[in-house]
Amino acid sequence: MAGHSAFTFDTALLRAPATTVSRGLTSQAGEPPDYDAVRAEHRGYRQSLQAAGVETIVLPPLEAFPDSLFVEDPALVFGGTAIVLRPGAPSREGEAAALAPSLGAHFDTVMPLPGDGHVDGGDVLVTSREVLIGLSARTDRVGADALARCLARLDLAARIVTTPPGVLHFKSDCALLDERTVLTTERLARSGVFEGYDLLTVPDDELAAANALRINDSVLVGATYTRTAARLRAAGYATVPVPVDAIARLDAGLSCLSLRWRSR
Ligand code: CIR
Repeated sequence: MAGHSAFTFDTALLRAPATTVSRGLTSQAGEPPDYDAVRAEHRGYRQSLQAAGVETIVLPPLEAFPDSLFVEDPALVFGGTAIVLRPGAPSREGEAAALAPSLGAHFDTVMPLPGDGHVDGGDVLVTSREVLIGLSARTDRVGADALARCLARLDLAARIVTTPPGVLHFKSDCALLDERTVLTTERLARSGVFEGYDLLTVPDDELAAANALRINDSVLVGATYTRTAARLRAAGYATVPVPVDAIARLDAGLSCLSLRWRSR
């Protein structure tokens, strides 16, 4: 992917949380987050993107889809192209059709994922050299193969890998930090998928910190993950703490809340 910087962005698309957000999918016991808390975190996240140099577009809420603020999952975007995916959770599948018209306003080409397989964007890590597609409970082999073929048509190399058992999305456990470095959990690092990359790991008591987000010169990190932030700073990265306690209760982190691209 020569000339393509996988973390330089000037635009991000977000979707405002619906008042139904507390009915979003979660693997966690306990009270779901309330709408006001999620809305406040969403605003903070948007401000962090803006401070990192990104213009934000916020789509209206979709009350029928409690998880629709996690706009990363129903699509994948590059330069002039958007690929409309097919999310693997039945309650989220309709988010793709709802998002497609908005993508048409910003991308020259909007292509649907062919076939009937499933892919969540949270399972797709774009690095400077390849696109990693993690098989998971949401992303199946048929979908991953179809996406790899779409990417080949765009001259992008794809590699299909495995998400550790019990982990929602491949990117729940990793984030790109720079052209050659990935932030990851020990369990994902141990699987060997990042051979050839430099790795920085999160402490085992901050696993959710691995869903960080490099944007331009900043690395956004969940505000409670102070030890991960310290490791990142010691390695020379400029970290920005972003409160995510409420959205973390819906199994989400920082990449999930936006689609990012470079328009110029
Ligand atoms: C879900 O289970 O689909 C949502 N509650 C969380 C989605 C998080 N998205 C992401 O990691 N890309």
